[in-house]
Amino acid sequence: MSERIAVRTCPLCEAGCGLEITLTTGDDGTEAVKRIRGDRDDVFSGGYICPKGSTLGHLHDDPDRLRQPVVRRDGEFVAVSWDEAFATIEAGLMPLLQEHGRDSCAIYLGNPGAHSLGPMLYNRSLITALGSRNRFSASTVDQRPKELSAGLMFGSVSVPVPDLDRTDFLLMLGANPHASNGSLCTAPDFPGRLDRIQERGGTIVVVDPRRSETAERADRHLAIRPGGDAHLLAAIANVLVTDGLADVGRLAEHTNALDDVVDALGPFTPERVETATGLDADTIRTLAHDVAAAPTAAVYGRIGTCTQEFGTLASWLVDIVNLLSGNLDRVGGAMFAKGAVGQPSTKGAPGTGRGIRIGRVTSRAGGRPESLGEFPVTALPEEIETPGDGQVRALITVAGNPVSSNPNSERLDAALGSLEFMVSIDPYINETTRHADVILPPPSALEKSHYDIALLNFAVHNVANYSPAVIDAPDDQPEEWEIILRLAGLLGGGGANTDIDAVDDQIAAAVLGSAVRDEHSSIHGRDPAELNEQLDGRRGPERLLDIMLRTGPYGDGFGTDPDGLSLAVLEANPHGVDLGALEADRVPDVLRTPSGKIEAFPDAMRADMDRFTASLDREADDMVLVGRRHVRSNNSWMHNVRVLTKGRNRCTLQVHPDDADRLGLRDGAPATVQSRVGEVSIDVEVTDGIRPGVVSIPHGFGQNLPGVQLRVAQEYRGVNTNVLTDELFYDEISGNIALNGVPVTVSPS
Ligand SMILES: Nc1nc2c(c(=O)[nH]1)N[C@H]1C(S)=C(S)[C@@H](COP(=O)(O)OP(=O)(O)OC[C@H]3O[C@@H](n4cnc5c(=O)[nH]c(N)nc54)[C@H](O)[C@@H]3O)O[C@H]1N2
Ligand SMILES: Nc1nc2c(c(=O)[nH]1)N[C@H]1C(S)=C(S)[C@@H](COP(=O)(O)OP(=O)(O)OC[C@H]3O[C@@H](n4cnc5c(=O)[nH]c(N)nc54)[C@H](O)[C@@H]3O)O[C@H]1N2
Ligand code: SF4
Ligand SMILES: [Mo]
Repeated sequence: MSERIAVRTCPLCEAGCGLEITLTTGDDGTEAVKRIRGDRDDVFSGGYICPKGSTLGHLHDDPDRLRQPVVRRDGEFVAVSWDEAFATIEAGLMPLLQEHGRDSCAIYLGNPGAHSLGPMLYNRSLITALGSRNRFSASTVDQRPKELSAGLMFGSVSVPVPDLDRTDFLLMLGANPHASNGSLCTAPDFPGRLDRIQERGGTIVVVDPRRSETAERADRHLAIRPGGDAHLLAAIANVLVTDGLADVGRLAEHTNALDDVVDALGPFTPERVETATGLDADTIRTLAHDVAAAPTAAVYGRIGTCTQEFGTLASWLVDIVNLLSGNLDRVGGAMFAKGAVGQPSTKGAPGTGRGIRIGRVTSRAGGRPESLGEFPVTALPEEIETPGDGQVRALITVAGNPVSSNPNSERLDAALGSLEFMVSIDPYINETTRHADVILPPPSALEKSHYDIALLNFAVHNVANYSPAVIDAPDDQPEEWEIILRLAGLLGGGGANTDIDAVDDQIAAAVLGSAVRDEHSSIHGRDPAELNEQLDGRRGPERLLDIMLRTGPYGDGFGTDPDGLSLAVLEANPHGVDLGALEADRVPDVLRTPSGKIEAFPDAMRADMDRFTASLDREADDMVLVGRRHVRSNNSWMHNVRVLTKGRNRCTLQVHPDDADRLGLRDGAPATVQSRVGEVSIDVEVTDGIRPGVVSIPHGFGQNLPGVQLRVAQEYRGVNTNVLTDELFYDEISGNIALNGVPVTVSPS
């Protein structure tokens, strides 16, 4: 038996911690994971790890993880060869597309795809080959409001992140990094970074209807009424202006229409938002003064502020407060990361661009607006159910579990059951994929290479980290990008056995070609053949990544800057490359708006002001539902790891003692929770850590459905909270679902 150590970035959440993995080789030559701990030499995470990070070996060894494609025959899944799986897809899907057109097949892209090179780099080819307008993703049950507010204000989806390591004052709304480890703010050891703010004398204020683990440790906790964040932020902005505390500084000349914003927020005084926020005016006024008085401050809002009725306005107002308080784009404030792969804000002409547009088309059945090339997930069930031209009859899912994660699960579940054909690229037979006709399993995380193409663009420190695969996959296991491209080839009419390498060559040539044509690129006008030579015969994601790194903001420009980055440099630095602290004064260069200015008051926000103002006087519902996360679970798909799920039941209904008394609920006894769309029975957890009038259920549980093959997860007593969430309750601008603030009734079961 021999041992070796490999290092790899953890792909499970946005923190991207470096892992040190000890592997042993058995007598038969197969390798097994002996131990996983934090990589102390990682330039970003410095050894931090959470309980999930050490379970990559468990996921790899999970007997329920598919090692072979499966095909549904007479209601049962049978394992088949890859050739047979693709032949089955060709026979089942292509005639349908021929008869009913491309729009008859929808595609849904899920969260783990954002943490995986194959989907990140090749899903686009799949979407293009499919040619359907019916595109969906987990982004509209998540961060679409923030993507749009940043896109409309700054011209591309470059979301300012709080400068955690240098700020003096952090105002955090709707985020619980002690459980989630952070989101749209890539920061391994987020909890430690928060501790250090306090250690250096700074202040943390948490706004959350629950006294979350993060709120518990904060200097101040404001238990807001769910959905009141936009109102609170509007009032803070209002006070900054009214009390003469606003100081936009250098950004004034780079900003359009800020005066209009100030006018529009006139009615939102602290007194006027008391009902909507459930907070008293003095508290709000004090908070505004504290933000202004802090040497530096950063406002950060996350999922609690996105998945709610005023998600886009709340996301926008986060940056309006950053702007008005002089904290946008400066050290210690909210800053723009500069990722090594070259995000849109570092491509093309600096300081100006096409911006983003929303609502160019609407969905067929429900007239829901498109954004960033997708319809909101709320449109998916109705597109399947509504007969007529363009009805969705088939579905492709890649790394998604919408039956668990999307609103009104029971409706969606039934809709998926009615499909004529469904294909999933997924390692498990779960709530969603049990409806598939064919499931194509990707390699395990340990069998895949890794680079956080997307998430490092939201990092609180500029770094680049590449990891090769840790363990060789079995010979017949295709890489995830190969699965995606083979499916794309099939959809494009190339049959079940497309020459993937030829398609991949074309994709790489197109990426290289567009950089060569771009007059702002470091390889403008170069000879593609000569550049190709330098790619050392790489293929797949590695070749694309190498091109992106070399033409990115720190790149070697294919030889122009010998000290610059390339994939070879990252390979030589397995613990990552430190590219320095976030830079201030990125505006105006970072902007990609047509005007070349920060658009403080985008049209979409203006158009939503009446709805916003009208909500000021709305009385609170008797009882509303919000979500929560736990550090030992990861959305819907890691409950099959026993070391994570063991211990006490975490899928409970948190209820305030006053509500429990009023409603006759007892700690540990079951309660029935009902919404417009559904009903669940769940164990009560009485706690004063939640605002009266609010109950909380975590999402991602409830694997106990017929046909699911997740033996450990199915033992768990959880329920799916999305049986209660309502597809008709959403943020108007983005169409993003409102998962928080859902009206419910609660009674003893
Ligand atoms: N009520 C409520 N609902 C929520 C949320 C909430 O806070 N409250 N949160 C929302 C958020 S933020 C998100 S991001 C969504 C997530 O929503 P989804 O992305 O739809 O679902 P996940 O639970 O992440 O499930 C991921 C799927 O990917 C599969 N998978 C895992 N690893 C891989 C891989 O490497 N490759 C492939 N191809 N597949 C893989 C898993 O088996 C699983 O089927 O849920 C949303 N739903
Ligand atoms: N352990 C673990 N880590 C994860 C995940 C996971 O499932 N488990 N999922 C990953 C994903 S996909 C994402 S998107 C991120 C999300 O990361 P975070 O945004 O940090 O998400 P949560 O931990 O759910 O914290 C959201 C908080 O918002 C509060 N909240 C609810 N409604 C409102 C409201 O109306 N206003 C305000 N101000 N607060 C409200 C909730 O009580 C909760 O404490 O986490 C990622 N990391
Ligand atoms: S916080 Fe945990 S799950 Fe997230 S990247 Fe780090 S080790 Fe992985
Ligand atoms: Mo998410």
